Amino acid sequence: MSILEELSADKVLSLYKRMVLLRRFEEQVYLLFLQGEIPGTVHQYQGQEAVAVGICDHLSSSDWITSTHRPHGHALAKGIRPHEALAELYGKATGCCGGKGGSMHLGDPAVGMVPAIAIVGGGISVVSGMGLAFKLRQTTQVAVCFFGEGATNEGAFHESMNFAAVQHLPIVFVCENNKYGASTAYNKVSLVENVADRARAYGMSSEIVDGMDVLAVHKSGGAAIKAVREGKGPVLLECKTYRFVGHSRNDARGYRTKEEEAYWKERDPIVRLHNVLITEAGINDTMFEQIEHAVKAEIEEATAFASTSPDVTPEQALEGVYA
Ligand SMILES: Cc1ncc(C[n+]2csc(CCOP(=O)(O)OP(=O)(O)O)c2C)c(N)n1
Repeated sequence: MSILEELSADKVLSLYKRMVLLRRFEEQVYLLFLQGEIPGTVHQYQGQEAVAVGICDHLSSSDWITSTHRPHGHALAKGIRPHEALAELYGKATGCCGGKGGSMHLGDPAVGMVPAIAIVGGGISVVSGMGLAFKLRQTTQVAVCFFGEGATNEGAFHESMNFAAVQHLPIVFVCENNKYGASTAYNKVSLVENVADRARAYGMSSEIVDGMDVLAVHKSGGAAIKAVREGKGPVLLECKTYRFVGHSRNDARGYRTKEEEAYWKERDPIVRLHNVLITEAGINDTMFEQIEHAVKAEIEEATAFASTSPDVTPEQALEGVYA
């Protein structure tokens, strides 16, 4: 069946463009990080774009997401501009968190993203409270929790899954299973091969999704979010994906083979959709070039904005501090 029987060409193109934005953003961040422009460290999202883009397309700014130490893709997909995201990475006052959070804490209540929590499993605890608030207020809001498979052996995961299921909370748990928690392979720390199987222990429905295929994520994500919004209780989606880069800086990736990396590189979600758009939607090279140009211009603008923005002042550093 043609993809255009399910989605309009404009919709598929917009998913493609957003994935390209996430990828080019990360490439620019990598460059700026190597140039010493960005302090601290960065955990990058190249390879996983289909997950954030496919899920967030179904959310409005009144729906909320939680994120992790690897939040750049989630932030852009949820609607934070590259400008405020990059300024945050620079530690500038114009950043989405006023420059106080940096790479691992991107977020903005205005678009429905809790500043990301870098403690592994942190967002999983927060999301159950968020879901409970939505339920008690009787809204139709949905909370989406993005987390890595590395978080699933933490107590917070099991407590939150059970609580969400028992309370019938409006939550979609989106596990981005990229096979490794830093350098530790998932099959070394769990005898249960699929995270999705763990949902059954809590009476929660779940599904395994090809996380390298934005159309598959979009379809399963759409169905899950709709069901959750209709009050049918929480869902867990396990998106099988792969990060094309190291865990963070100074990662030579010695824990995985070149063959394995090549296998996943062949499934690059952007290349895959690019090919589908050519064969099924008749998109030509000129149209792809226009997308690349537009994204490049946006990233250049964002870089100029971030690099020339004012630093956080000592006075601002004390603003918003709880006392
Ligand atoms: C509670 C806790 N333990 C350890 C760390 C250090 N740490 C940061 S990221 C990470 C690996 C997380 O793997 P996963 O959850 O699969 O996410 P991924 O990095 O693959 O996106 C670890 C161990 C942490 N931030 N928090």
